[in-house]
Amino acid sequence: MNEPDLVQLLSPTGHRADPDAHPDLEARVAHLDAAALRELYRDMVLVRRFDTESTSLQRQGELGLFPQALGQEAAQVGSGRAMARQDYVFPSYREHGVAHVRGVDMVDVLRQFRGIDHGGWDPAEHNFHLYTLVIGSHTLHATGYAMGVQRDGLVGTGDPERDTAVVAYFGDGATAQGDTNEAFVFAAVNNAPLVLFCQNNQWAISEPTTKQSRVPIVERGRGFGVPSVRVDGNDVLACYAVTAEALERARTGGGPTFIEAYTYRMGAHTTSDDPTRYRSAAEEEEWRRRDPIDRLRLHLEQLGALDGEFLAEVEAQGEALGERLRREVRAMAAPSSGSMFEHVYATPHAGVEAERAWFAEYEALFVEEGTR
Ligand SMILES: Cc1ncc(C[n+]2csc(CCOP(=O)(O)OP(=O)(O)O)c2C)c(N)n1
Repeated sequence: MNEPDLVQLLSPTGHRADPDAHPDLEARVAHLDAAALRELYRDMVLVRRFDTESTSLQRQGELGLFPQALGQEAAQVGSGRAMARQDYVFPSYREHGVAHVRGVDMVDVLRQFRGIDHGGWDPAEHNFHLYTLVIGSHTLHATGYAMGVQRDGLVGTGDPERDTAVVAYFGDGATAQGDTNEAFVFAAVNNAPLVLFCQNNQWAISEPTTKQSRVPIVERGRGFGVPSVRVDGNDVLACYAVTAEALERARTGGGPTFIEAYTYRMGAHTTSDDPTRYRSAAEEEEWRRRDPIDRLRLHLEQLGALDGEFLAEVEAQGEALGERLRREVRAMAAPSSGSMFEHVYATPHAGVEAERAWFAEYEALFVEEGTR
């Protein structure tokens, strides 16, 4: 297999690429000064802390399951920070870094994994849809939503506060799903304002990418006539730049873009998985050397932009997040059984109300006399 070019603006040793290699993309990150880079670093460190704490909470029996984003922080934070407030995101189930930059309270992300909620946040508040566990299905929802945005006249108006793009996040495994392929077809022919953002983390549970496709994943987009780019997913600057470019194309009426962010799932698929059963320690070690957070840290050090005060502040913020997650997750109450009738329709619905009344009556049969 001929490996396609990988867009990289920051090398694994933290060095900036030749400025003439990708001038258009360089222009998209030119405004990111040392202070802005430090904020990207803060985001990534906090997301990793969230990951570690959540994994521990699962091990302590406080969560049913947890899928780590470990190793994918640059892909998520870089792409997420390139978006505008009005852009709308359809995540899969591992996009904790995107949730964080969209302003979702990280405690709320754990409601679903504690099994007390189907979501945990109001999508309309953050323009960040609920997590989707049915692989690839949300790529179609995103395509339909993007077509709606287009028909609502929110594309190509020239107003940066108004023009809107939609982003769908999915994995390498999802590119083999029928739904995802249909999404490509519809997005392409309808010129939908959509960014199809694939995090190729090399594994779909125990299936390596090599068993999922005979061509590099990025080629799949080209087959649908969708401009496609493969970016180093462990390079937060490159992820920011290619996403910014794709978002602008979408918002200005240029249609969809496919981004393959080439990265690595450093952790297990979920807390129910044991990756030592199917991949080598050598492979894991090789990718550990390309750790996305280390890379930005090295770069900041080279710029002389990392001081002890800042690092201590980020550390303290991480501690506080960890403490709050542990406390608030343990305090999460199970929902009342009647709450399953909420949010079924946007407006009151007679059928749902009848079911709600019936269920209340039925449940009452189990309440002992005198305890009501
Ligand atoms: C339609 C469907 N088929 C199968 C599964 C079981 N399943 C859960 S995760 C997963 C692998 C997904 O891999 P990928 O798309 O690469 O995403 P990643 O988990 O690596 O982020 C599978 C097959 C599912 N959730 N939904």
